[in-house]
Amino acid sequence: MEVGIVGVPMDLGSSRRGTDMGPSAIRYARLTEALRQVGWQVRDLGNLEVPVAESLDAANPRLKHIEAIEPVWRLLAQRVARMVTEGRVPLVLGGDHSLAVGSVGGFLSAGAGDLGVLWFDAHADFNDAATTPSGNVHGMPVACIVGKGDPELLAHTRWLPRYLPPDRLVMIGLRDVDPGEREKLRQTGMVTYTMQQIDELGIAEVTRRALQHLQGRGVRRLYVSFDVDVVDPDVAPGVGTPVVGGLTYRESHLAMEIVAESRLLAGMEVVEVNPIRDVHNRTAEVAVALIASAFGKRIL
Ligand code: DIR
Ligand code: MN
Ligand code: MN
Ligand code: MN
Repeated sequence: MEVGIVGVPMDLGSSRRGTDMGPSAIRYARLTEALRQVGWQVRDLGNLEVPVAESLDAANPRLKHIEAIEPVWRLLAQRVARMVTEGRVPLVLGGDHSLAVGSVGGFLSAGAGDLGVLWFDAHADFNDAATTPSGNVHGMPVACIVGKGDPELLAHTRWLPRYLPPDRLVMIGLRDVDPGEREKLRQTGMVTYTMQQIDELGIAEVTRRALQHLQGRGVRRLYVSFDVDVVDPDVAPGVGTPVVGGLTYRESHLAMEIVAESRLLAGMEVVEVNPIRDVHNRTAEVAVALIASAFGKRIL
């Protein structure tokens, strides 16, 4: 089986610069070698071309740089759809988390009716132009993917062939949710596992329950959207919006090991790696180790 790597050097969805360097940092941490060691063939398709923030006009304060982000979504969706159609497993390197609209959109464009998404994140990313406290689009991709946003945001998702049913996305690791998001999560009935539930149940039980839920909904192909800020900032300091109280190194690995054991993995992205805030590329190294676990690396 072949992994197709595509980098999205984008930080337009975040107020902090630096996640545009994430794809380089992850490659530098020996991603290709790690995947080959697990037995995968690897084809690196390089990076998408993404505008530089400083080259853009002043941003719409409710949806910052959306005019530049939407074309990146469309381009990424095309690339991902082609990989899926050709039987490759896409691995998307971020970049800020707004890019997930393009990657999941690519699966939807390829007709993946059996797709489910595991969303690892400290945040819910469920804001829209009406609820956002920041105007940052990286706080909104889930709203776009499941089609639960205000009209101003959803106007930028008209290119999607359809939305993902909300019960086919499960969030794991939540610990920083905005008031507007909380209300929308409840109204939509999103399945979520907070850090409190992880503390009580353990990450193994939570990951298994999430997978069971998705499989019960007919999911046969799993896309893992991994925001590295789900990991504790002591372990992964190179992120734009660190939040204390995250997953330990082993908890995050165990989740990926259980994903690998499920044999459902059809694609993955690792987003929000920010080398400017990192310590000797440690966060990119954690990202590569997590990718290796998700793609089947075993201890013995
Ligand atoms: C916050 C931060 N909820 C926002 N979101 C982040 O701006 O909407 N997502 N950092 O990853
Ligand atoms: Mn700007
Ligand atoms: Mn996120
Ligand atoms: Mn996050």
